[in-house]
Amino acid sequence: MVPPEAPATEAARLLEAAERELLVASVEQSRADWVYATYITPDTEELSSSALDRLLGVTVRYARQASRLSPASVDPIVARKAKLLPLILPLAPPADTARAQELTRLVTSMQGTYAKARYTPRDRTEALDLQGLSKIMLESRDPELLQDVWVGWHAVGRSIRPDFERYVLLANEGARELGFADNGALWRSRYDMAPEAFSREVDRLWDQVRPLYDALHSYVRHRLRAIYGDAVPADGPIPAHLLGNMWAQSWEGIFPLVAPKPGPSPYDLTKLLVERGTTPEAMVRYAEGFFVSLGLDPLPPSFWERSMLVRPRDREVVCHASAWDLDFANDVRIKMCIEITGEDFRTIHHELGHNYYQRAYGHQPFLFRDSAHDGFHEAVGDTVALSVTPGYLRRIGLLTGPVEDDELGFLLERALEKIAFLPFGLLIDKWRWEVFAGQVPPAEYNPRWWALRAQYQGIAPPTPRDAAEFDAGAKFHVPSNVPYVRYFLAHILQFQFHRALLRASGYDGPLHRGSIYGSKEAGRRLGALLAMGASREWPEALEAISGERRMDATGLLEYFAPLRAWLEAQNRAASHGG
Ligand code: X8Z
Ligand code: ZN
Repeated sequence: MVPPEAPATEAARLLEAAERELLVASVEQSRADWVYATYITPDTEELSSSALDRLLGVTVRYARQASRLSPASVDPIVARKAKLLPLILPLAPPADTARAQELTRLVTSMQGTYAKARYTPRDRTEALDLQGLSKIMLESRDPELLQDVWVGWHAVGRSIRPDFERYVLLANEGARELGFADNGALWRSRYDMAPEAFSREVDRLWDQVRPLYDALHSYVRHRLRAIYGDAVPADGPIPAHLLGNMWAQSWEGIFPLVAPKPGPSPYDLTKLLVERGTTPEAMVRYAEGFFVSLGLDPLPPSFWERSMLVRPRDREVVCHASAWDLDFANDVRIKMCIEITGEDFRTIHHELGHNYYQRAYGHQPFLFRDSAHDGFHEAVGDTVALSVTPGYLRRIGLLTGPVEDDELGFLLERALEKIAFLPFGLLIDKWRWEVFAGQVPPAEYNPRWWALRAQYQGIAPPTPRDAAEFDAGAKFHVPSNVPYVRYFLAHILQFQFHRALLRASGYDGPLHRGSIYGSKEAGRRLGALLAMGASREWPEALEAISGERRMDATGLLEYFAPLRAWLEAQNRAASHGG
């Protein structure tokens, strides 16, 4: 008979070896990918792809071995590591080497195609990148120009489409070989519950917030109709190019068009930052200062030496903001093409949230160096950014002099950012889950995309879209193989965290006025969550920060309660002929 300790020892040894090799392969892959993302050339593309091949190869080899361990006999820590092992795969490579290499090259190259895309709007002579085009989407009120820019950018989807179709096939193949139903099921298995239970969980959260979204949508539609006339239907989807953002994912860009009071917002953060001549580095210093005020350590000197904060003039880069952890210890960095705007000010907090999480779980064993689930990773920096209130801006000297209180304006702007986002955060993966499951064949990609956009967001394309287009491909995370429902979860969780941290700091007032700035007690709570990494199932991590074990949108609803009452009154008045 086998002695009872034997399986446990074997399992522990296997996981130990896996963690050692994974660390080496991950560091190598991160460095290669950093060089690629900050200097796109055919060579760096190949270096990044082959480093990814090696990392995926190591992961799959150990995942297969771990799946043969007998679960009953291993201790809980080893069992958790064995469970997480296949789930850390960003992508499951097929066993066939040629097909595995084809898959990694497809993903790297789709990302490059997206990053290099340009369009020359009809009133310009030079081709603009996504940032230039997004600025027009934000600032222009000319529907024809907006439509031109929208259509021009979305052409990138069409060029990504053939690669995407092949990627779906190969990624599914790899996922199935590992025992998952398809690649979408692999993604949905990362939440310490069955994939089907997770889908239901997401729907439950959406049901909680949907009435608030509907109220915002009706209000915005009514106000836009007053500006654009019949181009905006009285009772139907809003055209996607009129919402101030390339994907209509957040609508704060149209705040001036829908503001409760006419005139400039007293808290226009972009204006405050520009007026002071704030530099990109100073923007990051403000965000770092917030984390430090909570009792967390300042960023290491290497962060400042190695991060990419602005778009380099002379080479192609991936401008989409991201946070990196190069050595899984202390070499954290961000990569952003910072512009001096309120939106980027908040995004920098978002990115530093990732870096502070990475540092805090750096002492954990390799397989636990991750967030409780990916929604937690996305929620940390946003939670801190919720504390960027007018009161906070005053404390750090960005807002000075007497300003008129505009509570509704502040809340409406936050809702245009956060509430408008919710259905978008949900539908990208609703669409991809169906695609990976084979329920949506390539011929249906675009029709189904727009059916979901109508159903969840209540928006429509500016012009009828051909089934040959691939509009989902015009959003970064689709060609880049980054799951998206994490952002939906983060938009719920950040309000749950915000409420819990405010209460921990001793603040008892309305949630939208509260800031945890300077609260060491809030910092301790947050720090405890971050340090746990992925060592426990996420309900335990949620309990550590909030005392609650379920994700729950009541924090969000409480935050926006005064706005909701106002929106509903506005909508009632409008429907009575207002
Ligand atoms: O991709 C991001 C971050 C990097 S993790 C900048 N976000 C989503 C997006 O831009 O679409 C943050 C909010 C949603
Ligand atoms: Zn993020």
